[in-house]
Amino acid sequence: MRRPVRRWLRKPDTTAKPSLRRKVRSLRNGVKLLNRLSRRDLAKVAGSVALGLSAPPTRGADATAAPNATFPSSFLWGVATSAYQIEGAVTEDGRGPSIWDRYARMPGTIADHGNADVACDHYHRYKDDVQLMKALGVKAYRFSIAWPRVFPEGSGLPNPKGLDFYNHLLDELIANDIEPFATLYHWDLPQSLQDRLGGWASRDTAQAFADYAGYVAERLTDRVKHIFTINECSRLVHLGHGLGIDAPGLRLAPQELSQVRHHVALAHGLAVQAIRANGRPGTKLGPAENMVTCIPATTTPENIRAAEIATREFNGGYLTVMLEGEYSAGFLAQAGKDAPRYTAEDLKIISSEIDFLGLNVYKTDHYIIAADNVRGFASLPFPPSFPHMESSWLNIAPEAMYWAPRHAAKLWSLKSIYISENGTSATDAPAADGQVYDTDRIMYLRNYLLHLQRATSEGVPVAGYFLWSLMDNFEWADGYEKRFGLYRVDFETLVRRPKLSAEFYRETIRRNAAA
Ligand code: GBH
Repeated sequence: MRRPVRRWLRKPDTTAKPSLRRKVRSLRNGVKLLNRLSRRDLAKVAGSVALGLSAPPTRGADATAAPNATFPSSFLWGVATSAYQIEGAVTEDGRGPSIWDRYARMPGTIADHGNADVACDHYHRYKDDVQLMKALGVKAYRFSIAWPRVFPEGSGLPNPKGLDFYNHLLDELIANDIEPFATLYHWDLPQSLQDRLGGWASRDTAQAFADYAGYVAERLTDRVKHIFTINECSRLVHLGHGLGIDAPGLRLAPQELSQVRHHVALAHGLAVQAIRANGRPGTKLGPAENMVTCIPATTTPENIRAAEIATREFNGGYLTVMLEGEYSAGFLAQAGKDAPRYTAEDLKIISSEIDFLGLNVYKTDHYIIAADNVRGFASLPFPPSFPHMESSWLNIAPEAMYWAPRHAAKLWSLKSIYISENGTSATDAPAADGQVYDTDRIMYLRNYLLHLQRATSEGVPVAGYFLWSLMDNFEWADGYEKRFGLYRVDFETLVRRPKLSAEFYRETIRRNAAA
């Protein structure tokens, strides 16, 4: 048996190390020596049974962490959720309806005919859920604020009771040493804005968003130091207004879609300005985008360069315009007569200075090679055998976690990046003993984290990572059929139980290492 090589560790493990003899004996007897989640805590907060997992001893065996696999000591480990996906309580305390409430009720929209009326009932169980975070050892929590709780009609009269929920949540997080990162828009547009203004098709919705952002900033930035403006502009535009497979379920003509995209980008910029005007000085801001990810198919200098060019082009309607203040020539050429209509002032607003970039990294979009054409690159077709996780869109490309932040940092000279989401669905069927042994999720996370560690070790400025998601939740059009959580939620009883991946993540955080 090999002894742990202590000098490999940046932070020596101070926990007790079982003696070799004890290890051998325990292995022989099949005794469970797992460094497990605090059983009593979990049982207490979630009515859950203890993990009861059997695994080789990990204490004292930290040499399994590769020598350079640690993250910077200030690295912020977190989990992420969003309001509509977890809160439930959709008519409580004055909350107005959102476009997702409406959309989920339209026949044929949600896989299992579900809606998020109850979801995880986080609205009533947030204190327990903070304890679930605590049991993981996370230092930060990314959640979203439901606009229709704060402004039931989207604009006009605020609803202080709605904001109070977030006041209580923030106090609970801070009392537990968990740093709050708030997202202002995770797709739950107040239905009234859709009905009255036409939603994102109207510029006035962008202004309403800024007013809401300013209102929230004034009241919460005493405790919230980091704000994400909009989650995944590209998805809400493309899936919600182009393909019609997310709320509000529209299939707009190309020019109208361009205008929606422009208004969403504008809303981001106006919100940045409103938060700066109304929030505490020093509040840090940025978008959370699922940047179109381009991996160099092979790592020749030419292909790497081509993948950078492709990243800039494919993100022309979002990150490129936000960070460069212009729609790129390639983007406008591609859009042709359907390009958005805008003023020079709009571009200035959209590119208001941000403090960090949030990247949601799940998969890759392109494998890129250099090519002798006007664009300077070509995107290779995906072979049918390319592997994916349980969700068919979720192709397995751990190296996306290296290239996405590296390209972004290089293209736009960024000083600070957060991985605002990463995670996977998995079948998660409980075993005979009731536990979920989600080794596929662990495989996925481990490999993405190794690539993230590769990025930080090369100086790519990634300051933190938010795992999607704390617990299984309402997965939009997939209803409750796709589970992304570290905790399994029984949607009948709403009991949360840790999966094996919860243990994996806790250990990752404890070691501050990908291992
Ligand atoms: C994130 O989007 C969301 O921010 C989060 O709310 C969500 O729960 C999480 O991921 C998991 O999905 O149906 O074939 O058209 C991730 C990026 C891009 C993933 C669009 C789903 C739809 C593919 N999403 N994609 S398809």
